[in-house]
This record gives sequence, structure tokens and C-alpha cells, in this order.
Amino acid sequence: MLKQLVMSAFQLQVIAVVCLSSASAVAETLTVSDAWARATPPGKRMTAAYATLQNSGRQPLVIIGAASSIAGATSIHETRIDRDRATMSPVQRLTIEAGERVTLQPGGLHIMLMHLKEGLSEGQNIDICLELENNDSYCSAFAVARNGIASHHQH
Ligand SMILES: [Cu+2]
Repeated sequence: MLKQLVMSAFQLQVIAVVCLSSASAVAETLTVSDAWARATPPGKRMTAAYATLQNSGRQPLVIIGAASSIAGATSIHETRIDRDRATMSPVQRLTIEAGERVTLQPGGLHIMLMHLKEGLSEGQNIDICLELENNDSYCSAFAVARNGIASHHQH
């Protein structure tokens, strides 16, 4: 049992290293669009990022985490409204079925960026990597904006 725990810690490190390389087989099936992160007010060191994730492959894609060099901690969260109160909870596995798309948007699923090294201002671009269950990762640029970016999808 202990051996298994040590092993999974090792695998997490491997995921972090893979994230640094841009070559990825996932790039063929995962498309990240309308990617943006919310600009931070002065002094605030946490924010959220949003995007549309499309799986054009034949297998489900399972996202098990996220990483960004600009944040001390990055994870997938979901906001839920519970008795008029919004609460956020971590999402350990986000499955995108074959041919489906999942939208990360304010009030729902989002990428939580915590312990930011610097504030984010409009016009900046940041890199966020999505970590997949198969040890692959997919990195893309997110535009920093105050209230979202115009969607390419008009339908
Ligand atoms: Cu959150």
C-alpha cells in the first residue's frame, strides 16, 4: 500500500514534467477555444480561467488537473449554488466524452489559479496546461480579460 502511494507521487511529478513539453498526441483530439482568464483587482492573488474544451477523438478524455507557471496552485473547480450561496469544490476528474464539448464558464466549471506570483492585467496572455489521465498534457494560451472575450461560436 505504501509502495503504491510512493508510486503515485512519482507519477504526479512525471505529469508536471510532461507539461513543460509542447509535443502532445492529445493535441490531435483536444481543442481549447475561447480561452480567457479574469484580470485581478489590485492586491488579489487568485483568479479563474475559462475555455471551451472539445474532444474530436473517438475516446473519452479525462482531465485530472491543471498547471500554470504563474500560479502556486492550479486546479479544476466547479461552482455550485446551494441555498443562494455559491460554493466551489475541486473536480478530480473531468470527462469529455468522444465528440463532446465541455464549457468552463463563470458560475460553473473553471480553472482555479491560486497563489498568483503577480496580478493579471488585461491584454496579457498566460499559459495553462491541462493534465490528462493518460499522463499527457495539453498547454494553451489564455487571454487575460476583465469580463470575458467575444465568442467565436455564434450558434
Ligand atoms: Cu474556484
